[in-house]
Amino acid sequence: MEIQGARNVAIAAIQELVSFSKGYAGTKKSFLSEFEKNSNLLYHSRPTEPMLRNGIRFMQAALEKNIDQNLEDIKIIIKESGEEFLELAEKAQKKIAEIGANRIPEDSSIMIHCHSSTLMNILKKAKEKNIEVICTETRPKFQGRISAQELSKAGLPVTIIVDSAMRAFIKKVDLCLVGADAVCANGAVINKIGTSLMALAAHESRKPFLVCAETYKFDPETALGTLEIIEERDPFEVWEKKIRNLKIRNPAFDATPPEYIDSIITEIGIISPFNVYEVMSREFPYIFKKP
Ligand code: RI2
Repeated sequence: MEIQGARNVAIAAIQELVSFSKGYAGTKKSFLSEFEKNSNLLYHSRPTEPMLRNGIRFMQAALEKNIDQNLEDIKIIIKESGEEFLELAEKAQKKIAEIGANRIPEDSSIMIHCHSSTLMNILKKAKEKNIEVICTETRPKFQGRISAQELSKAGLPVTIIVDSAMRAFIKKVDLCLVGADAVCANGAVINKIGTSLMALAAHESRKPFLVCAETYKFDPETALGTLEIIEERDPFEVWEKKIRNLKIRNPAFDATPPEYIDSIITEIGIISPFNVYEVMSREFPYIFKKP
């Protein structure tokens, strides 16, 4: 919880691998084994974060291509590939903010859930359009408060509501906008728990429901039969009291089916959730090799 947001988690992991490589003073053999150990540790640190895995894979691919080089060159290659990924991620953010802000109508009211840096960038960019934002609290960790504070500090009119008031307020908004932790091959989106309820309410009220996510959040493994794992967090986040025979469940994310998603705003444009597989197979060619 010290690092929140799918994007920030991925960036922190890449920076860590870059700084490990830069400071390494041992032999090539021990470097390769340490790098593998560390990248595996980070790869598996958060189960529902494909951007983290895609970033590490990006660096591993550069390493594999240059495995015969000497240690000093390998260290440079790792540093450069990590920095390249971070730069691509930064450029993607800027582009999504631009595309997302264009998509937001003038004088509109937007309901959001949780705290997504991607979403924050879009809303701040659309500030001049005279928009207002309704944030859900996002139990149990109240990341909605972070969004509400950040946006009101940026000068946007913001209202915060409890999660269960979602349906009552959805009739008053023009659209719903959420971030994503993972986008699956069938177009389903994994995001903070409660997202799929908002999508359901939006569907019922005929309000557009949009997701913003860079294509680095697309999980190519889901096209190969792996199911996205929903991280289950500490029950104490829900209720600090320990009561005998009481079970507490605390899934961090839920899955919103593509039927409830109007579009996904990405750095390569606004796409239908039903086009995710096509984009994946283009963006991750090394995973989709023909047998
Ligand atoms: P960015 C957050 O979850 C939220 O679910 C948010 O919508 C999503 O990550 C994407 O955030 P968590 O990873 O990458 O903090 O857009 O549990 O910042």
